[in-house]
Parts: sequence; C-alpha cells; structure tokens
Amino acid sequence: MKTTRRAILATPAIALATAARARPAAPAVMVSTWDFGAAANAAGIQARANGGSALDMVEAGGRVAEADESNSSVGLGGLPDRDGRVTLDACVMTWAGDIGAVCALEDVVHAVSVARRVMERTPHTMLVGEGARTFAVEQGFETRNLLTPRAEAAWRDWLKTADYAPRINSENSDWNGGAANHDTIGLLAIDAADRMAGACTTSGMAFKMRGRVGDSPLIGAGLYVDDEVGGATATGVGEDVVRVAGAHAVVEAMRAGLDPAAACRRVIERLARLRGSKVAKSQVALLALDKQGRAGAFALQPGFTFAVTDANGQTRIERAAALFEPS
Ligand code: SD4
Repeated sequence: MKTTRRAILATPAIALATAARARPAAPAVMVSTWDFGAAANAAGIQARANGGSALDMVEAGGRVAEADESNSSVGLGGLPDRDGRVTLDACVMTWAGDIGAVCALEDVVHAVSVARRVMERTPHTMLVGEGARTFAVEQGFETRNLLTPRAEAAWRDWLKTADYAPRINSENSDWNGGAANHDTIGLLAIDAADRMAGACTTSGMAFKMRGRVGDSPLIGAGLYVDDEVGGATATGVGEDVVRVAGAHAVVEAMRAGLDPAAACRRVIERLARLRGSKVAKSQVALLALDKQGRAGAFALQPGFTFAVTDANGQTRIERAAALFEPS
C-alpha cells in the first residue's frame, strides 16, 4: 500500500505528535529566575487558584525562596556581607504602578513582604537599613538571626582570601563543600484578571561591602512591570544591571515590538557594547514575560535557567541563550 501523508496522520501516535508540535506552548502566567523558581511558581499558582492577585502570586513565590535555607542568595541562609551580616534587598511592582522596596534589611526573613508593606502602608516607596528593620518590627514581622551555620562557615572560609571577584553562575555551582548554591529570585506573574505584578528578592552579592545595594530592590533595574506591555527582572552582577537600567530597558524594547527573548538580548548587547571587556567574565541575565504570556531570557554567559509555568500549573525549565556562548 502506498503511504500517503494522510495515511501517516491517521496513525494515532503520529497524529498526536503532529498536534503537539503544531500547538504553541500554553501561555505562561508565571516565570521566575533559575530552576529553583519552579517551587516558587508552584506557590504562586496556588495563590492564583485561591483567587489571589498577581501581587499575591509573586509574594508567595518570593517567600518560598526566602524561607529556603539552602538558597545562599535569598533570605534565610543568604551569604553575608564582608562583616558577616546578612542584609536583604527586595522590591515589588504592580499593574497599577504601585511600588515598594527595602534595602539592606536585617533580621527579617521575608523581605518581599516588608517591601509590599512599604508600598501599602507608607507614603514612601523605599526604606533602607535600620529604618526598614524598625518598620518591619512595628508591622509585626518576627526577627531572627539570618546567618545560618553553613553561611557563616562559608564567610569564615572567604575571610582567608577576602577575594571579591563575583563568580559566574555561582548560583548553579558548588560552594562550601558541595551543597548546591542558588541565587536572587525575580518573579513575574499574571493573575486571573489579566493583571501583571513582579517581585525581586535577594541577599545580594556574597561578601559585599557593608551598605552595598545592588539592582534587585531598584525599580527599573532589577524589576519593572508595565501592564500594557509586560515585565522584566534581572539577576547577576547588580552594578552592571543598574548601568543599563536593565529591567526597564527590556520592557521598553518589548513595547517597541520585540518578543521577550529578543528584548532581553538587545539590552545584554547594549551592556556589552557599553562595558566591553569589563563584562567579559561577569554574568548578567535578564528574564521577561509579556502580556500575551510569552516568556524569554538572555544572558551574558551561558548557564542561566528559568522556570515558566502556565495556568494549569505545568512548569518547564528553560535555558537562556547567551552572548558569550562557547563557539
Ligand atoms: C545583586 N543581582 O545584588 C543581585 C545578586 C545576584 O547573582 O543576582 N547575584 O547584585
């Protein structure tokens, strides 16, 4: 018998495979940085299913990473500054342009929730240091020592050389004897009412100078959301993200018509043009989600992964393309 295209398609398995190929991925409703973002997205999708807003989704996701002691760059268990103090940076932004942030917050695990309180309960958009801590305590947040024995041991080890050079993709490599390290989490979500919000939370660069603030709590650098277009978030060397106002630049590139991955690529290329060899060994990764539910990312260095979740809670981990891919 002659095998026609129609005959092949009549075979159930092949028809299924063809249909699967033809169907585009379901629109994403939540994305977050790194593969550990999958657990954060699960919490966010649960919040959505419970009727929560996009802000509830990103806050719920951020809190998962903050409470995870094994994550050495966010919340509890974060690596300290050079003086051995864990200081947290976080921000949130909503569909309505409401923003809140904390910088160098000490002794409170859930910096993302304190940032939300700054937004909701103060006339301001950012509180730093002692003022942020005092506000958090007044708001009823519990205090505790954020420096875990594991992070303290890593800091004491670091003190032997006191080498400040950031390590590329340190979040996916080993530290302090083989435990998996993680990194800043940036999250973007769309709720059932089709509104977008974002959050970013971190303990910042490991062994940073005391008082140093990176990109993560800065609206426009570590996070930006525009409900007409989409949102973006960043991870990596914060100083370089700030130089190009990374997240805002990505959103503006999407507004101009680029898809999320292309928009992230444009901004990474701009950074590389601006800084040349100074960024040849650093990592900056940008992640974006547009209002159509398309997710994309691009990085200076290979190795950046991100978690993409649809409205049914199906999550896939994607690996971003990079400017400095080995040839
Ligand atoms: C910062 N962007 O504080 C954050 C930290 C980070 O890989 O993402 N490190 O600069």
